[in-house]
Amino acid sequence: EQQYDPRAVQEKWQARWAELGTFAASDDPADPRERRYMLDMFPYPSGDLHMGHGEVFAIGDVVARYWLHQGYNVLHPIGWDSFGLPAENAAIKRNAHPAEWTYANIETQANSFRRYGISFDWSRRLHTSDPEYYRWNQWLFTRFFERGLAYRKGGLVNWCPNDQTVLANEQVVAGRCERCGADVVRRELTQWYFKITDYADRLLDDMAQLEGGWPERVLTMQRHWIGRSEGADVTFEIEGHGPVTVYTTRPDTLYGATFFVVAADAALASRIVADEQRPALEAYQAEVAKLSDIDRLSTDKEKTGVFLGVHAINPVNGERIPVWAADYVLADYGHGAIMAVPAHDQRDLDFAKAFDLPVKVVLETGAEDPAVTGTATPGEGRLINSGPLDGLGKAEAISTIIGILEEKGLGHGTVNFRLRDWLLSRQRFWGTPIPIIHCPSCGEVPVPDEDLPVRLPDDLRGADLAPKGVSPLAGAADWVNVKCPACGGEAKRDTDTMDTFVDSSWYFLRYCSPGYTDGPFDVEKVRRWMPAEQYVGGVEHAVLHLLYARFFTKVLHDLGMVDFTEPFTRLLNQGQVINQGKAMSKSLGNGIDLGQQIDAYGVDAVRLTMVFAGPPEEDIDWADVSPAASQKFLARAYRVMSEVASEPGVDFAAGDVDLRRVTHRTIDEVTRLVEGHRFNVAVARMMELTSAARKAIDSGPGAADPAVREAAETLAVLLSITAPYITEEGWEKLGHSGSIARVPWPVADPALLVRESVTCVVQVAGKVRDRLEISPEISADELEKLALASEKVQAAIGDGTVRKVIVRAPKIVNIVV
Ligand code: ANZ
Ligand code: ZN
Repeated sequence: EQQYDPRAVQEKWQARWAELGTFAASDDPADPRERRYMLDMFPYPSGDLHMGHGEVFAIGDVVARYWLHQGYNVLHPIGWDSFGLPAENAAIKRNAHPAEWTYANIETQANSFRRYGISFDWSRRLHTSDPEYYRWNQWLFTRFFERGLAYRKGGLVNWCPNDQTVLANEQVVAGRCERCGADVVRRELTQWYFKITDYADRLLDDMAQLEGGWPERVLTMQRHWIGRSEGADVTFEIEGHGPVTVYTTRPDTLYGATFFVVAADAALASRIVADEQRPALEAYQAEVAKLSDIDRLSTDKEKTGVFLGVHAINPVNGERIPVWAADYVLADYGHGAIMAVPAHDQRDLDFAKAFDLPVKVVLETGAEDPAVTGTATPGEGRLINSGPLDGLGKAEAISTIIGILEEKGLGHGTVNFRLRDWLLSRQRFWGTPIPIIHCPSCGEVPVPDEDLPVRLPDDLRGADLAPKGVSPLAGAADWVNVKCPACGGEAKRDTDTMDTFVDSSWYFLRYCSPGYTDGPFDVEKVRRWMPAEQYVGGVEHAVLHLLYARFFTKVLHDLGMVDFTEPFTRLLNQGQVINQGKAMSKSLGNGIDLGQQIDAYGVDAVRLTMVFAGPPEEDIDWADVSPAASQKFLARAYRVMSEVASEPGVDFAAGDVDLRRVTHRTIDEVTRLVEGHRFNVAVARMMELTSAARKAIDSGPGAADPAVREAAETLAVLLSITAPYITEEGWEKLGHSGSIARVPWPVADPALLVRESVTCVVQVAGKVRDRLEISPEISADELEKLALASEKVQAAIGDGTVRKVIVRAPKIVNIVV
C-alpha cells in the first residue's frame, strides 16, 4: 500500500518548480512557441486567501496549465491590488501605517498561493501600493490631463458619510456605498474626473469584438450602463427667462406635451421659480436631497413636486404649459428638464394624475384613453392632434419633426448616454497622490515627469488618517507646500488620492514588463503578450473594473502605446463558493476556511473539488461537495500510476486494445471539454479512465501491459491541470524525471476512436442466415429492426410468417417462423 503525504509532496514540488523555473514565461523573442496570456483578477490583500480565491485561481490554473501542456509560452502572473480603505481603517485602529497591514497580508497571501500550487510566474509580482507602480498611475494621469481627459469640475457628487469620501457612480449600488453599505448622500464639491464619456461610443461599438468571448450578461450590463439613446434636443421658451432645452427620445409626441418638469435640484429650478413659490421649492429641495437616484427613478414611488409659478411655450404650437419641479427628473441626465407627455409616458401620467394636469393623446394605438385607464401608451401608433405629423407612423413622425425643428432652429436630432464621467479623486490617504500642483498664478500644473513619483508621506499614521472630509494629506504641511514647477512661486500639492480602480485599469499591462523604468510598460513586450487571451474573475466587476480597463486601453491606443483596442479576448465569470445555500458570512457562522480545508484534505483534493463541483460559472455549495471523496479518487489515481509494471518508453501499440480505446476516447473528450470550459465533465471522464485502468490491472491484461502504462501516463497529464502535486509525484513513480507541467498534452489516435463493433448472428428457424456488424451498445429494438431488414433474412423467411423474434443484444437474433 502506497502512502501519500500531501504536505511533504506539496513542499517538495514548490521547491522543485521554483528551481526548474517551470512557470516562467519566456520573453526571448526567438522562443518559437506561440504566446498566451492567462490573467486572473488580482486580489485585494484583506487577510489570508478565502474560498472565493480558491475557486477563481483553481479555475484559471486549469487553463494556464492546459496551455503549457499544449506547448504555448504562457504568461500567468500575480500581483496585489494593495491600495484602498480597509488598510487605512486598520491603520487608524492600530495606530499604525497602512503599509504595515498591507504588506503583512500580501506575504500571507503569497505564501498561501505558493502552497496552493498555482502556476504563477513569480518574477512578475507587483503591488500597486509600491512607488514603482503608482509612479506610473501619476504618469498616466498626466498624459490624460494633457489631453483634456482628466479635469476638475464642481457639481453634485455621491458622498459616503461613513467613509467620508466621494464615490464614483459605479460605486453606488442601489443608493448605498458599495464598500460599507451606508446610504450615499449628494454633496456639492469640486472633484477630478476622467472623461470616459468621450469614449462612450467606442466602448459600445467595440463590444462587437467581445461577442462570443465574453458572457452575454456582462455585455448587456455594460450596454445598459453606457445607456445610449437616440432622440432630439428641443428648445422651449420659459416666459420671462429665455430658452431652455429638453432631451426627449420621443420628439414625435411633442404636440402631446401638457406640462414641463425641471429637476428639483437643478440650478435652473432655483433660477426660474416665481417669488411666491420659492419657499415651497426650497422645502421640497431639502426632501429630495435625501433620495438616491434609484429611489427617484422608481416607477412605484408616489409622485411629488412643486409648481414653479412660471410657464413654458411649446415651440411647435405655441401652447402655454405650466412648469413644475419634481424629483423624478434627474439634474445630471440630458438637460435636467423634460417636456411631459402624460398620455404616452407612465411617470408623466402618474404625475399628471397626482396634480390634476391635462392629458392629451397624440398617438392612436388602439388602446383605451390613458386619462381614463391610468395606463400610458408608450408604443407605436398613428399620430393625431399633431398638425403636420397627423397620420404618420412613429419613425416617420420623428424624422419629420426633427426636420421641422432643425429648419426653425428650435432643436435637432441627438444621441444621449447614461454614462457619466468617472469621478476619480478620493479624500483618503492610502492611494496614489494626484500629481497636480495648484499655483495661485499658473493654476493646475502637473508635476513634471522627472519628479515622479509623488510619494505618500510616511510619517502619517493612526489618528492622522481618520476621515475628516478633507484628505489626510492636507494635514502634512511639509508635503503640501511646494514650489510651482512653472513659475517657482509658492504653491500647494493636490491632496486627494486616486480611486483604486485607476490602479487596476492597467496592471495587466505592467505584468508584461514589471521592472520597466522608462514608462508604465515596455510597448514592445505588451505588443507580444496582449490582449490577454483569457481573463477570469467575478461578475461583480461587470461595470466597474471591466469598463474602466476597456476605457484605459482605448486611451492608450490613442496615445500610440498599444496596438489593440480591447484588452481581454475571453472572459470567464466564476460562480461563488457558498455554504448551506447561503453566501458565507460571519453573522451566519457558515464560513469555511480555505487554509483549514487544505490542511484537512490537501491542496489537490480542494482544487479538484472546486473544479469538479459543477460548471465554472455556477455557484458551489460547499455543503453539497465532498473533498474527502476527491481525496479518495486522487488516491486511486495515484495507486494506478504507482502500480504500472512496465518501463517508460514501451510500445503502447502492443498493449490491450480495449483499454487503449478508453484512453484515447478520454483524451479526445477531455481535450474538447477543457477547450469548452466544461472542466467538471472533463474530471468525470478522468475518473472513468481511472476505473478502466484499475480493472485492467486487477482483472484484465495486468499491470505490465503497455496499455496500462499508456492509461496511467495519460491520466497523470490530464489530471495535472487540476491536481498538480499528486500527478507530479505519480509522474516520478512512472519513472520520469522533471516536472509533468511541460509534458506535451496527449493526442488521440483517430484509429482508436472508431467505435468498436461486434458481430451479431441472425438465425432464421435455427439456421444462421446473416452476420451483422453492429455497435455493442445497440438496443434490442434497434437490433430486431436491423435483423428483419436484412435481405438474406428476408429471403430466408420467404412466404413464412414471423411468429416470434428472440433478441439477445448484441450477439444473437433468433427468428421463429
Ligand atoms: C418626452 C417623452 C414622451 C419621453 C414619451 C418618453 C416617452 P432614455 O431613453 O433613458 O434616454 N428624460 C429626459 N431627461 C430626463 C431626466 N433628466 N430625468 C428623467 N427623465 C428624463 O430616456 C429619455 C426620456 O426620459 C426622455 O424622453 C424624457 O421623457 C425622459 F412618450 O420625453 B421623454
Ligand atoms: Zn505658478
